Amino acid sequence: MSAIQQQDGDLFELIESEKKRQAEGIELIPSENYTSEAVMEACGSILTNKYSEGYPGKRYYGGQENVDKIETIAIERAKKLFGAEHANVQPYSGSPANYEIYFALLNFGDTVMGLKLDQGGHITHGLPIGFSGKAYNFIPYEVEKDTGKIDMEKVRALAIEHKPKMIVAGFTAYPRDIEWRKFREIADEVGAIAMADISHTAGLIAGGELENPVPYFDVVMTTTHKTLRGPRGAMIMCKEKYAKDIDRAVFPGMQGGPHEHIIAGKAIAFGEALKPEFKEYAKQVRKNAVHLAEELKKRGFELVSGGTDTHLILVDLTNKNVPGKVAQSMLDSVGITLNKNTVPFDTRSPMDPSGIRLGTPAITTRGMKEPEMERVADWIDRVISNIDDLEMHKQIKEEVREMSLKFPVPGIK
Ligand code: DSN
Repeated sequence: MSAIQQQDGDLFELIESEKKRQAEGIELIPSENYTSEAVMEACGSILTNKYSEGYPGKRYYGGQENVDKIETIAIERAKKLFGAEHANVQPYSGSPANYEIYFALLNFGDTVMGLKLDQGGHITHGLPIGFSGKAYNFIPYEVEKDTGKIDMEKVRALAIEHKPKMIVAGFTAYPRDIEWRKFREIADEVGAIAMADISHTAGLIAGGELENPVPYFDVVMTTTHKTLRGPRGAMIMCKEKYAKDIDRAVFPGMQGGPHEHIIAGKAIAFGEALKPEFKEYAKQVRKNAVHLAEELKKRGFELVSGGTDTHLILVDLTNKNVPGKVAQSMLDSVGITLNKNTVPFDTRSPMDPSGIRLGTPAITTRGMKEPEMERVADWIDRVISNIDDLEMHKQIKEEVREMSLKFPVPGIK
């Protein structure tokens, strides 16, 4: 019996039930993935017991001889993976990491540009009721209504008009590759700091599938648990000239003790991402996404921007007469997990939007390839085209379960 089973039956049952859900279902949330067993082992290890405020060699507590080495390995691997001058691996997650960057490099009230939130930007990129929107003057840029893509000339014009201190590029619901170099040029033209949030695509960048902004952006944030396939957390990479400010903003500016068990998990995940197999993984994530997008289009689904260059697909369900919320819930009921999402220029509300967002990082980790993408597209189509046919949904749930069980989830026996 596991220690949890012996000690806490309620929690044991819930974790077992979640294991079953993960094993028997298709995970299409594009920001989710499965870490390796080694990463999970590190995250569940005795490192959770240790306090280590400060940085390797400069801590405020004793007993750091192992933790210092672990954090240093994580930092060195992160730098190697992305070609970074400096890396801070302590951020607890993406949102605090973005706030730490703003805190380090901006003054309150400064002007910042970021993608409009209901068009693919993140809540930390200027949500009016959030910290970033209240503390800074965010000016949103947009995607084009007809193409769903960003027009970089319009970004340039907006930057010239508003003279931001920072331009944030990198998004949570944008299926296309990002023109990093153009963002850099625009930032240079107006004297802004170029910041990239590569949380979604970090694994594809590390795997060589998408262009890497780290060598020429001032500061780059990524979460570690999405396409990068590490533990839940984040890191900040920056030019050496910003290193001190970033480190000070992370600790003691916004965080206390770093989570060294998670940092050990990050180190292991970065080590995995440095291996040749990770390149194959990143390539297949994209191939699967492109194939799934094509299969959905064949079945009459309208995709924002017409397709994908990444791991992520944004579907506008308006022509199917099924709101995103209903689609999410009915697909959930057959074991296919994705999330409702606004589409650019949505006429519905964020809680009840017109679209769904899906992606291939998790199912690719399980080894699914093009033939499985066709089955996934087919199930999505059958559920959405027969939204009230519960008998059909029951049958699909069984088919989803049967296929899923052929592709084990790491760590689930
Ligand atoms: N919550 C993440 C996502 O799902 O894209 C962004 O932080």
